[in-house]
Amino acid sequence: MTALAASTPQSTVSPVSAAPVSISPSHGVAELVALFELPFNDLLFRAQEVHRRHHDANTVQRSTLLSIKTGGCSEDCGYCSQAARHGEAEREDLLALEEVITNATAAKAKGASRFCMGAAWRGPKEKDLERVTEMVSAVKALGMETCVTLGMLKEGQAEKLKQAGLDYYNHNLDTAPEFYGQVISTHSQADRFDTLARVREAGIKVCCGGIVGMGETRRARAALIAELANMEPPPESVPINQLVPMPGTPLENAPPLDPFEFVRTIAVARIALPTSMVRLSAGRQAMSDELQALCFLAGANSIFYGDKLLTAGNPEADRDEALFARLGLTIA
Ligand code: SAM
Ligand code: DTB
Ligand code: SF4
Repeated sequence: MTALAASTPQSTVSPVSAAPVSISPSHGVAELVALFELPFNDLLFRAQEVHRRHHDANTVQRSTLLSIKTGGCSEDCGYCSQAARHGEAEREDLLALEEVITNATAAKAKGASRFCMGAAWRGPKEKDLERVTEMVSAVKALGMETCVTLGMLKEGQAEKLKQAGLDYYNHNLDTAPEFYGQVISTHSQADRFDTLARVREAGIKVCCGGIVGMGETRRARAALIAELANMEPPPESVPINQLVPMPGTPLENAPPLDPFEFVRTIAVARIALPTSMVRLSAGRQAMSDELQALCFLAGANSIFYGDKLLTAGNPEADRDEALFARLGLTIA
């Protein structure tokens, strides 16, 4: 027996979590709220247990984002700088194929394994979709995984994307059903489920998550995670965005979320979605290295990598490299 073990009698160590929280296959909001309410250390321990059962605890997957069509969107999402009515993001037409290839090549050289292209549309028109399918094929040919987020899809569009070589489609539920109407009025969550079903049926992997820090309650955060966890099958990738308050948007003055509550949200997502990749998404630029480390401890195993998200900033690649080195994290 080592000296340390001898001086730490087992009898004084309390069992890991005495809290009576059980996780059933179908997640009720109340049981996820109960997880949120656990003592912080118990919640993080549980999340680590689940994380280690299903994933390598020290690897993080990296996706790089590119806005291929910026601003001028017809929708009214309260958080978004790209809504025409919020008018802040500088408008840009659909990028040229060459520009996309240049950006994807650079992202690959920097270590990103997936390239995610976002367009500020309610949904793509047929002629736009054709150009996006060319982009998808070109990025795929570079040897990267491909992801797009183009808004709502009509019948047949997901199949065209699949044929072009699309691996993932990102379409977020964004927030709990009870809060959704306070953030977005131009399309419903049911519309979003329709698109997600089309993506699934076409055999494309689903990237679906939401945003926290918009003034929603803890119960709403739990309800969002319950919705995601009860999707059949659950999304392969779950981005948890912290609101980046964008000037000119209705949510620009939303009160900031307690950082520990954000970590709790990641931990509950990890427990409820054990096999999914949980992505620590928007909001990292405002986070300390220590807070990000807690998010990785809570089960986040994927990030957006590169100095820009769509219109908002993201940590410089060098800062991420340094953080990964300090934490002994490797790239998936
Ligand atoms: N127009 C498409 C759509 O709405 O699905 C794709 C682009 S949209 C910008 C993708 C997602 O980014 C949104 O669903 C939202 O979850 C997230 N997002 C947008 N603005 C954000 C912000 N200011 N802070 C955090 N997340 C944001
Ligand atoms: C997701 O969930 N987050 C990304 C990606 N999917 C497309 C977008 C974050 C956007 C942050 C605000 C901006 O850059 O305008
Ligand atoms: Fe448009 Fe997407 Fe922004 Fe909503 S989140 S305003 S749909 S770009």
